[in-house]
Amino acid sequence: MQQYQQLIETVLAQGSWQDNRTGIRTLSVPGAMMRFDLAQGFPAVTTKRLAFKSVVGELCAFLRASRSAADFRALGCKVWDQNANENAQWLANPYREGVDDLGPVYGVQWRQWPGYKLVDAANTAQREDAYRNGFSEVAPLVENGVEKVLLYKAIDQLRECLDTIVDNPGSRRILFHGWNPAVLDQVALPACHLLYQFIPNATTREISLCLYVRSNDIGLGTPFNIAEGAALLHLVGRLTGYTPRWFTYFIGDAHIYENHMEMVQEQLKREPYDAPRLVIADRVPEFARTGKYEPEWLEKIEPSDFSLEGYRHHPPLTAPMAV
Ligand code: THF
Repeated sequence: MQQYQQLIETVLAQGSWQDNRTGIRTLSVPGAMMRFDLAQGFPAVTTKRLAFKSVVGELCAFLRASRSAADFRALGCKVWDQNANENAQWLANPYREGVDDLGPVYGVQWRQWPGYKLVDAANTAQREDAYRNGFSEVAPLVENGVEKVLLYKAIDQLRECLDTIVDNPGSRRILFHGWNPAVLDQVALPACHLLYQFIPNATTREISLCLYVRSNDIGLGTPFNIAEGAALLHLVGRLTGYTPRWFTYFIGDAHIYENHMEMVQEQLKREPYDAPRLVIADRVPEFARTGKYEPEWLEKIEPSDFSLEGYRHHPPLTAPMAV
């Protein structure tokens, strides 16, 4: 994972100090990119210990559309507790549904994006098409004197991606989005990693992922989010019968918090080790092998379905998370 060290070096060399919502300043660079070849190994940071169990716990909670920090904890991931229960603005938010609630974050948008259509009540062709696509009528209403119906569907973006990978791998529209402008005022934290585009290649049977992260905490979040994106690509590859290949990771605001400087400087002194391998349990079906495509596995995935083989790393380092 030399690329992680290079990212740290770039921010130290080119960054500018910035104030932000947390009150802890960051050294920031606008725009950064890393590209990992998963055929060469799993991109786990080796210059400190990666909390891998916590990473795959978070991924499983996202796959299950969880919105409570308690669900993340139950899957082995404690990193959402502070955002759920210690941010004064969120505690005062009328949409917060009690202790541990995060609002409709990540997985809720991935699996249950709230989709609405407003159509003329008289337009039966449109109404029937919407029903065929799984929308149902939630309310009649009148707009400018015209009778309309409001239709609703929870859109499972991730499942639609899997379906398209299997049915139409040449598509350049296989993506899901975590940034729902309609709910930004209802969440503990608007999505940081927010646009996931899968690019399968039916000739090589390889699948790649481009991930856009609007804002990334290089000390804590980046190693965590890289591992999570790579694990998701491995999982999607398994379920659809593709081999994971390129994982390109784009960052909007790439920053190092001022109280993380020692942690990142220490990592520049360390020589990275060879990348480990990610193993997904055999029980998770591979489309190519079983001939049966089973997207419903998304909900059944357990943290124990992921393991790292040959993970050698330097001693753990940690620092406080800015809330
Ligand atoms: N807020 C901030 N300030 N930084 C972030 O990276 C971040 N996230 C998520 C939401 N808010 C954020 C939470 N994800 C750790 C890892 C991921 C996080 C938050 C914190 C962390 O502290 N990691 C420690 C220990 C982890 C453990 O033992 O479970 C580490 O050393 O890696 C970015 O997604």
